[in-house]
Amino acid sequence: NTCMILALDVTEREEALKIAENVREFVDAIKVGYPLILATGLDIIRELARFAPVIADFKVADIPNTNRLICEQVFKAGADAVIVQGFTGRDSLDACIEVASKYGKDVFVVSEMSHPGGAEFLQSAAEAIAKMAVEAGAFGLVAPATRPERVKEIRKIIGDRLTIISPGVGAQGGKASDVISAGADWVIVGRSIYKAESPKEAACEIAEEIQAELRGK
Ligand code: BMP
Repeated sequence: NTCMILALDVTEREEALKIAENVREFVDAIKVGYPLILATGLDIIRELARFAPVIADFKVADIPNTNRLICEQVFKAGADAVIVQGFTGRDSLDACIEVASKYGKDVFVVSEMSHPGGAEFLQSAAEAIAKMAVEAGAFGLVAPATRPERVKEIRKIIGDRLTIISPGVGAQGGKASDVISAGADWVIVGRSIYKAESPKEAACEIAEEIQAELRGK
C-alpha cells in the first residue's frame, strides 16, 4: 500500500500511458476524469487498468435515474470505482451505490472540495454528507488535503467506516504527510507528478514522505 493515487489529468493518450507505466510502483490507483476521457475516449479506462485500478472521477451529480445511467457506462467501461457528489442527496447517491454493488465496484463521495471556493457553499454540508455516505454504504469520501483540520473533523464523524482519499497535495498547497497524519488513507496527486520533469522521481519522493510519516506514527 503506497497510500497514493495518481490524478492523471493529461490530455494525450500516449503521455497518459507512459506516465502510468512509469509511476505504477508508487501508486495504488489511477484517477481519471473529464480532461483525459473527453480528449481520448472511454477506452482509456481499460488501457490504464493494466497498470492499476482506475477511479473514474465524473463527480456524478444528477437525479437518481441519470446517475444510474452514468454509473452503468462507467463500470461497463472497466472502472473500479466512481466519484460522485454528495450534495445531490441520498436518493441520487443510492442510485450510484446500487449500480456499483451490481458490478462489485466502489463509490467515493465528495464531502467538500479542496479549492478555496470549496469553502463557500459545500463545506457547510460536509458533515451531513459524510454521515449520509456512511449510512448509504459508500466505500469512501473525497476530502481536502488543503485543509487537514477538516479531514481530521470528518474522520471523527466517520470513524473507520469509510476510506478517505484526499486531493490538493502539491500544486494546491497541501502536504501529503500532513493529511495522512490528519486521517486520510490515500492522497491524490496530479500536477506535482505528471508535470514533473521526472514523474517517477516526483512520485517516489511523495511516497517516501508518506512512508516516513507512517513509520513515525
Ligand atoms: P492536482 O494534484 O493537480 O491539484 O490534482 C488534483 C486532482 O483531484 C484533480 O483531478 C482534481 O480535479 C481533483 N480534485 C481536487 O483537486 N479537489 C477536490 O476537492 C476534488 C477533486 O476530485
